[in-house]
Amino acid sequence: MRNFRFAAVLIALLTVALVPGASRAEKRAFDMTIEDTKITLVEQQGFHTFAFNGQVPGPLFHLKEGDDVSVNVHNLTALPHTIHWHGLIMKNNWKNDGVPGVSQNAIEPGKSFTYKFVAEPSGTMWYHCHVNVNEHVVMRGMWGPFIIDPKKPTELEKKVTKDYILMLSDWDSKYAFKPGYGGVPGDVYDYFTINGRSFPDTQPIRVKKGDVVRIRLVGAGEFIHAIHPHGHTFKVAFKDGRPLPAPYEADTLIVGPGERYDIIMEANNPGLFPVHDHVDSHTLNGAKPMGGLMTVIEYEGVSASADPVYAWKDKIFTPDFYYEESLKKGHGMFGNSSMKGQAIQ
Ligand SMILES: [Cu+2]
Repeated sequence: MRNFRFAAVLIALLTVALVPGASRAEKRAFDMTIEDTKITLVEQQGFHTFAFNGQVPGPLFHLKEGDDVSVNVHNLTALPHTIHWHGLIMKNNWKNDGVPGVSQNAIEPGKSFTYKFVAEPSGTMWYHCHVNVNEHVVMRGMWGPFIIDPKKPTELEKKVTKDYILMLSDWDSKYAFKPGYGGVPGDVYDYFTINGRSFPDTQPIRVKKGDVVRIRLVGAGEFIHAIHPHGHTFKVAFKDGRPLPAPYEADTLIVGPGERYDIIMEANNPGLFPVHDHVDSHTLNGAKPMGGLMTVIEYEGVSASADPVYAWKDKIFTPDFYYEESLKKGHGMFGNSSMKGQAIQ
């Protein structure tokens, strides 16, 4: 009997050691609120959002494939909401898919709901409200990144030295302070953001020569965006979180609503180069040009502050903008104080 027990323990230990991933499935429990929050896209342009944990984008989830996740969501706003975990398969678990009138009743004001699911498949995923998506997602900031690290990374992604998340969205300022309205035919979208900010309030992509840069593009809004980094080509390596069998080279990529593309770029051309949306009206702030969906690749060693033509020469840099700093924090749910807005009572 004693030997039998010893053998059983040994087999259990060997199973954990030999089955890939068997020891890595961790239980992770999180709490998240939805709050009426004023955020500022750029300059004077504020917006009334229903912000996850009071910030736009919502907190970054950075998990491992196979993790057991539970998220307890508290709705502190005056309207109903749900969360859909976009890209996750919810195998034998459709009740956690987050769609009102299909898989659950919406979470009413003042109420809570706990989502339980396994983090799979791996890749660049995202989450968003699924109630009045046309308003809540498109112009109330109800979205955030959900990154699942794979058990078996591809050869190409193993080479990445810097990892960035860029969530793209569109806003119609005429509804900025009319919560419960907007997202209807005839809307005119006049503000466009990367991670909730319009140029010049976006953040630069800082690299050094030799970096292998992964940019995770997420179409979180209403429109398509034609993303073009100057001075570089890139490999389109993942579509909707899934590795492409044959990554292809390009210099412009169209990202549609809901889509994710991970592009991988070699930093091999030192200088200052814009990254912008080639849908030209998406680089306006209202009627003002040189705004919207734009950032700049800045190389280490290129003296941006000494360049008299550079619009960002006095830029205060926030590396934790769901850029490489954010993804180096390990696994869990991470807020970002620079994305927090002001509470609206
Ligand atoms: Cu979705």
